[in-house]
Amino acid sequence: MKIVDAKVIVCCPGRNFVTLKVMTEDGVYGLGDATLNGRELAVASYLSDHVVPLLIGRDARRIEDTWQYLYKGAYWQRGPVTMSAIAAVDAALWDIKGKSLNAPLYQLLGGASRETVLVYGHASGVGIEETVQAVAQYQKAGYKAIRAQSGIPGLPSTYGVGRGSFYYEPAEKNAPPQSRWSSEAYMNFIPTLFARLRKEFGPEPHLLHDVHHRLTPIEAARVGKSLEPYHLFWMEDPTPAELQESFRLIRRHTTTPLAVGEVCNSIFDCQTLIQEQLIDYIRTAVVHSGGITHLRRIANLAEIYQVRTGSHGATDLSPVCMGAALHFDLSVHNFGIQEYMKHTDETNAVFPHAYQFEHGIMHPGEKPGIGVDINEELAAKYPYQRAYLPVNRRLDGTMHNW
Ligand code: GCO
Ligand code: MG
Repeated sequence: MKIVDAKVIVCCPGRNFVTLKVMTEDGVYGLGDATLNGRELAVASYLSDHVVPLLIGRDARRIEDTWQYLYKGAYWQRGPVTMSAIAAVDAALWDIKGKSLNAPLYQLLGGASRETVLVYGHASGVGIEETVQAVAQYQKAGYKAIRAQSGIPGLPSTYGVGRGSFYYEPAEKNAPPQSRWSSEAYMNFIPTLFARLRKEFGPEPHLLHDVHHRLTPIEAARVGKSLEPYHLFWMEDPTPAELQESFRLIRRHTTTPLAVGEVCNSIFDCQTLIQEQLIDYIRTAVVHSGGITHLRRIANLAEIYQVRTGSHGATDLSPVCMGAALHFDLSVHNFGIQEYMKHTDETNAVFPHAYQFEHGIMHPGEKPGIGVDINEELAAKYPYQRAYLPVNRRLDGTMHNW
């Protein structure tokens, strides 16, 4: 089954998405997400200028060989641009395989290991009261697992606090928005938020929290310890994971479960974290970590060390990625949870999909392949718009992780 053509579709139905469409000689096509928030066109160019010409004439059935060809063959291995491009090709080929064998992707991955996929949504508010209301709203919508983020007294803006209730979009058109940070203000405030949430909602709902790479290891240890009474499902990205060894220090001090991995692109970015059991959940995603083929390798390594998956699923990961993630989640043994941020109606119209959400759980559907399509005519009505993620400075002006 020869690949005869492939094209990169860039569109902006509310936010930018990069989608690869791979066509085969017998008319079957496959889709893969290649969206890298704030750097979309770099991946689009990597694909159309360098990868697409290599795909023409290849056998679409040889997924593993194509993965290795693009990974080893480039010489310049790893990195978000390369791995997102490889991920898009990989997902598109899995989609083609599923369609040509008339089977949903999860069946090709070993079949369902569970009946449904537990997901978590994002509740946020400008202060504690608003966050309490947002969590209540998510509970009402059926969510069993809820991430809670709140504005911090004294800081003008905070990571994760959106403008609307169900949609959160940090990237902004034309120039990066600026935000300000104080670890001290955050550390003093955050236990009061979770004390209040447990008081209000009791022990049952799973509560999650994202620190977004902002603390030093010892600060993270302190926060983890201070949150122990509120038994979080996880504390995410407490410190940047570039130095994987730094998690040893956090681990020495707290039993709050840790989740890391949304900015990892390769198994080598999380190998120490997994093998030393420094984390409990690995958050690598189909789109940014080399597709289904590589994500399975990461999950298999993690399984030995009792680390479970908790894949990234923010709105900048397109419905094509969400569909692929749900097939992976349904099939992989050591699944933990899936992040799910609802896409806007405009996005959903461009990407009609078989996956469904009900009562806090999801299912990828039974359509062959990934089960997500693209309406190209509609996509063409939403041309690319340059957008940037925010930048973050400490109160004295020093650049900090956003
Ligand atoms: C999350 C993430 C996102 C990222 C965003 C960057 O946990 O969902 O941290 O909110 O910031 O995906 O593009
Ligand atoms: Mg995160």
